[in-house]
Amino acid sequence: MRMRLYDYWRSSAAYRLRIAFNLKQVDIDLEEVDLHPAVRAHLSEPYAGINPQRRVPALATETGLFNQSMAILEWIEETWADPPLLPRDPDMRLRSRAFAQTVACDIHPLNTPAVLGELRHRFGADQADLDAWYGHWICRGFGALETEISLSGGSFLFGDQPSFAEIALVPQMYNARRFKIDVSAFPKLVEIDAACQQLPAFRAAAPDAVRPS
Ligand SMILES: N[C@@H](CCC(=O)N[C@@H](CS)C(=O)NCC(=O)O)C(=O)O
Repeated sequence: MRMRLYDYWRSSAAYRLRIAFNLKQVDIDLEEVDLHPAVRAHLSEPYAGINPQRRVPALATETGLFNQSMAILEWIEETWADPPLLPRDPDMRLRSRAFAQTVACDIHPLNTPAVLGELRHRFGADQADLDAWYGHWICRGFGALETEISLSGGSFLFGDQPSFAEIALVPQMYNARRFKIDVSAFPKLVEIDAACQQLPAFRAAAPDAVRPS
Protein backbone atom coordinates (compact mmCIF):
# COMPACT_ATOMS: atom_id res chain seq x y z
CA MET A 1 0.00 0.00 0.00
CA ARG A 2 1.30 3.44 -0.89
CA MET A 3 1.26 5.86 1.99
CA ARG A 4 -1.29 8.65 1.87
CA LEU A 5 -0.53 12.09 3.25
CA TYR A 6 -3.61 14.08 4.19
CA ASP A 7 -2.39 17.40 2.97
CA TYR A 8 -3.41 20.96 2.22
CA TRP A 9 -1.36 22.82 -0.34
CA ARG A 10 -0.92 25.85 1.93
CA SER A 11 -0.43 23.97 5.19
CA SER A 12 3.08 24.60 6.42
CA ALA A 13 2.97 21.57 8.74
CA ALA A 14 2.09 19.33 5.76
CA TYR A 15 4.69 21.12 3.60
CA ARG A 16 7.38 19.92 6.07
CA LEU A 17 6.46 16.32 5.33
CA ARG A 18 6.25 16.84 1.57
CA ILE A 19 9.85 18.12 1.71
CA ALA A 20 11.03 15.24 3.90
CA PHE A 21 9.47 12.52 1.72
CA ASN A 22 10.93 14.17 -1.39
CA LEU A 23 14.40 14.35 0.17
CA LYS A 24 14.18 10.64 1.05
CA GLN A 25 12.80 9.93 -2.45
CA VAL A 26 9.78 8.11 -1.04
CA ASP A 27 6.69 8.30 -3.25
CA ILE A 28 3.44 8.97 -1.47
CA ASP A 29 -0.09 9.90 -2.47
CA LEU A 30 -1.41 13.31 -1.46
CA GLU A 31 -5.04 13.63 -0.43
CA GLU A 32 -6.20 17.22 -0.29
CA VAL A 33 -8.12 18.30 2.82
CA ASP A 34 -9.41 21.75 1.96
CA LEU A 35 -8.73 24.13 4.86
CA HIS A 36 -10.13 27.13 2.98
CA PRO A 37 -12.55 29.02 5.29
CA ALA A 38 -15.37 28.44 2.81
CA VAL A 39 -14.85 24.66 2.96
CA ARG A 40 -13.15 23.62 6.22
CA ALA A 41 -13.00 19.97 5.28
CA HIS A 42 -10.72 19.35 8.25
CA LEU A 43 -13.65 20.02 10.59
CA SER A 44 -15.89 17.44 8.91
CA GLU A 45 -16.85 14.21 10.67
CA PRO A 46 -15.25 11.95 8.06
CA TYR A 47 -11.91 13.72 8.52
CA ALA A 48 -12.21 13.57 12.33
CA GLY A 49 -12.11 9.80 11.87
CA ILE A 50 -8.71 10.19 10.24
CA ASN A 51 -7.29 12.82 12.57
CA PRO A 52 -9.36 13.49 15.71
CA GLN A 53 -7.33 16.69 16.13
CA ARG A 54 -8.96 17.96 12.91
CA ARG A 55 -5.70 19.28 11.56
CA VAL A 56 -3.42 18.43 8.68
CA PRO A 57 -1.19 16.64 8.14
CA ALA A 58 -2.12 13.06 8.88
CA LEU A 59 -0.40 10.04 7.42
CA ALA A 60 -1.97 6.71 6.52
CA THR A 61 0.49 3.82 6.29
CA GLU A 62 0.10 0.05 6.14
CA THR A 63 0.23 -0.02 9.91
CA GLY A 64 -1.97 2.87 10.93
CA LEU A 65 -3.01 6.49 10.93
CA PHE A 66 -0.62 9.02 12.39
CA ASN A 67 -0.60 12.75 13.10
CA GLN A 68 1.76 15.51 14.29
CA SER A 69 4.21 16.57 11.61
CA MET A 70 7.32 16.66 13.80
CA ALA A 71 6.67 13.19 15.20
CA ILE A 72 6.12 11.92 11.65
CA LEU A 73 9.33 13.67 10.59
CA GLU A 74 11.24 11.76 13.28
CA TRP A 75 9.60 8.53 12.07
CA ILE A 76 10.62 9.28 8.47
CA GLU A 77 14.19 9.81 9.65
CA GLU A 78 14.13 6.55 11.60
CA THR A 79 12.61 4.60 8.71
CA TRP A 80 14.74 5.72 5.75
CA ALA A 81 18.45 6.27 6.33
CA ASP A 82 19.38 8.27 3.25
CA PRO A 83 19.94 11.08 3.04
CA PRO A 84 20.17 11.77 6.77
CA LEU A 85 18.00 14.69 7.82
CA LEU A 86 19.97 15.31 11.00
CA PRO A 87 23.70 16.01 11.35
CA ARG A 88 25.94 13.27 12.81
CA ASP A 89 27.26 15.32 15.70
CA PRO A 90 24.92 15.12 18.75
CA ASP A 91 25.26 18.82 19.55
CA MET A 92 24.44 19.73 15.95
CA ARG A 93 21.47 17.34 15.99
CA LEU A 94 20.23 19.08 19.10
CA ARG A 95 20.65 22.47 17.45
CA SER A 96 18.83 21.38 14.31
CA ARG A 97 15.93 19.98 16.34
CA ALA A 98 15.82 23.08 18.56
CA PHE A 99 15.70 25.33 15.49
CA ALA A 100 12.88 23.27 14.00
CA GLN A 101 10.96 23.29 17.28
CA THR A 102 11.24 27.05 17.57
CA VAL A 103 9.25 27.15 14.35
CA ALA A 104 6.94 24.21 15.04
CA CYS A 105 6.23 24.88 18.74
CA ASP A 106 6.74 28.62 19.26
CA ILE A 107 5.74 30.30 15.98
CA HIS A 108 3.42 28.14 13.93
CA PRO A 109 0.82 27.11 16.57
CA LEU A 110 0.01 30.74 17.35
CA ASN A 111 -0.83 31.49 13.75
CA THR A 112 -3.05 28.62 12.67
CA PRO A 113 -6.53 29.22 11.22
CA ALA A 114 -8.05 27.93 14.50
CA VAL A 115 -6.21 30.53 16.58
CA LEU A 116 -6.88 33.37 14.13
CA GLY A 117 -10.56 32.35 14.04
CA GLU A 118 -10.80 32.50 17.85
CA LEU A 119 -9.18 35.93 17.89
CA ARG A 120 -11.59 37.15 15.23
CA HIS A 121 -14.85 35.63 16.47
CA ARG A 122 -14.42 35.41 20.25
CA PHE A 123 -12.33 38.53 20.82
CA GLY A 124 -13.44 40.74 17.91
CA ALA A 125 -10.06 41.11 16.24
CA ASP A 126 -10.19 42.71 12.78
CA GLN A 127 -7.86 41.97 9.87
CA ALA A 128 -5.34 44.62 10.99
CA ASP A 129 -5.21 43.05 14.46
CA LEU A 130 -4.73 39.61 12.95
CA ASP A 131 -1.94 40.82 10.66
CA ALA A 132 -0.19 42.45 13.65
CA TRP A 133 -0.59 39.26 15.70
CA TYR A 134 0.70 37.08 12.88
CA GLY A 135 3.69 39.32 12.22
CA HIS A 136 4.54 39.61 15.89
CA TRP A 137 5.05 35.89 16.39
CA ILE A 138 6.96 35.40 13.18
CA CYS A 139 9.28 38.34 13.87
CA ARG A 140 9.87 37.31 17.47
CA GLY A 141 10.74 33.73 16.48
CA PHE A 142 12.71 34.59 13.34
CA GLY A 143 14.55 37.32 15.25
CA ALA A 144 15.77 34.79 17.79
CA LEU A 145 16.74 32.25 15.12
CA GLU A 146 18.58 34.89 13.07
CA THR A 147 20.61 35.83 16.16
CA GLU A 148 21.35 32.27 17.20
CA ILE A 149 22.56 30.83 13.93
CA SER A 150 25.99 31.17 12.48
CA LEU A 151 26.54 30.52 8.79
CA SER A 152 30.27 29.95 9.09
CA GLY A 153 29.97 26.18 8.45
CA GLY A 154 28.57 24.40 5.38
CA SER A 155 26.09 25.46 2.74
CA PHE A 156 23.12 24.82 5.03
CA LEU A 157 22.35 25.62 8.66
CA PHE A 158 24.02 22.63 10.26
CA GLY A 159 26.27 21.22 7.56
CA ASP A 160 26.26 20.60 3.83
CA GLN A 161 22.78 19.09 3.69
CA PRO A 162 19.41 20.42 4.74
CA SER A 163 18.18 19.04 8.04
CA PHE A 164 15.07 19.31 10.23
CA ALA A 165 15.89 23.00 10.63
CA GLU A 166 15.48 23.83 6.93
CA ILE A 167 12.46 21.52 6.67
CA ALA A 168 10.74 23.69 9.28
CA LEU A 169 12.14 27.02 8.10
CA VAL A 170 11.15 26.96 4.44
CA PRO A 171 7.38 26.51 5.01
CA GLN A 172 7.41 29.17 7.72
CA MET A 173 9.23 31.56 5.38
CA TYR A 174 6.51 30.88 2.79
CA ASN A 175 3.90 31.82 5.40
CA ALA A 176 5.79 34.97 6.36
CA ARG A 177 5.90 36.14 2.74
CA ARG A 178 2.29 35.17 2.21
CA PHE A 179 1.33 37.46 5.08
CA LYS A 180 3.58 40.25 3.71
CA ILE A 181 6.10 40.20 6.56
CA ASP A 182 9.30 42.08 5.69
CA VAL A 183 11.75 39.20 5.88
CA SER A 184 14.72 41.36 4.87
CA ALA A 185 15.31 41.81 8.62
CA PHE A 186 16.41 38.14 8.67
CA PRO A 187 19.10 37.95 5.96
CA LYS A 188 20.64 34.66 7.10
CA LEU A 189 17.26 32.92 7.14
CA VAL A 190 16.50 34.37 3.70
CA GLU A 191 19.84 33.08 2.41
CA ILE A 192 19.19 29.57 3.68
CA ASP A 193 15.67 29.60 2.27
CA ALA A 194 17.08 30.61 -1.12
CA ALA A 195 19.65 27.78 -0.97
CA CYS A 196 16.84 25.29 -0.27
CA GLN A 197 14.80 26.62 -3.18
CA GLN A 198 17.61 25.42 -5.49
CA LEU A 199 16.93 21.81 -4.51
CA PRO A 200 14.34 19.82 -6.50
CA ALA A 201 13.00 18.17 -3.33
CA PHE A 202 12.06 21.56 -1.89
CA ARG A 203 10.76 22.94 -5.19
CA ALA A 204 8.50 19.95 -5.81
CA ALA A 205 7.04 20.30 -2.30
CA ALA A 206 6.21 24.01 -2.63
CA PRO A 207 2.57 25.06 -2.30
CA ASP A 208 2.32 26.21 -5.91
CA ALA A 209 3.78 22.90 -7.11
CA VAL A 210 1.11 20.82 -5.34
CA ARG A 211 -1.82 23.22 -5.55
CA PRO A 212 -4.83 21.33 -6.91
CA SER A 213 -5.97 22.69 -10.27
N1 LIG B 1 1.34 20.48 15.62
C1 LIG B 1 0.61 20.07 14.43
C2 LIG B 1 -0.04 21.30 13.85
C3 LIG B 1 -0.96 20.97 12.71
C4 LIG B 1 -1.76 22.19 12.30
O1 LIG B 1 -2.14 23.03 13.12
N2 LIG B 1 -2.03 22.27 10.99
C5 LIG B 1 -2.79 23.37 10.52
C6 LIG B 1 -2.45 23.69 9.08
S1 LIG B 1 -0.76 24.17 8.90
C7 LIG B 1 -4.26 23.01 10.59
O2 LIG B 1 -4.65 21.92 10.21
N3 LIG B 1 -5.05 23.92 11.08
C8 LIG B 1 -6.45 23.73 11.16
C9 LIG B 1 -7.05 24.80 12.00
O3 LIG B 1 -6.29 25.67 12.47
O4 LIG B 1 -8.27 24.75 12.20
C10 LIG B 1 1.56 19.43 13.42
O5 LIG B 1 2.72 19.83 13.40
O6 LIG B 1 1.14 18.53 12.69
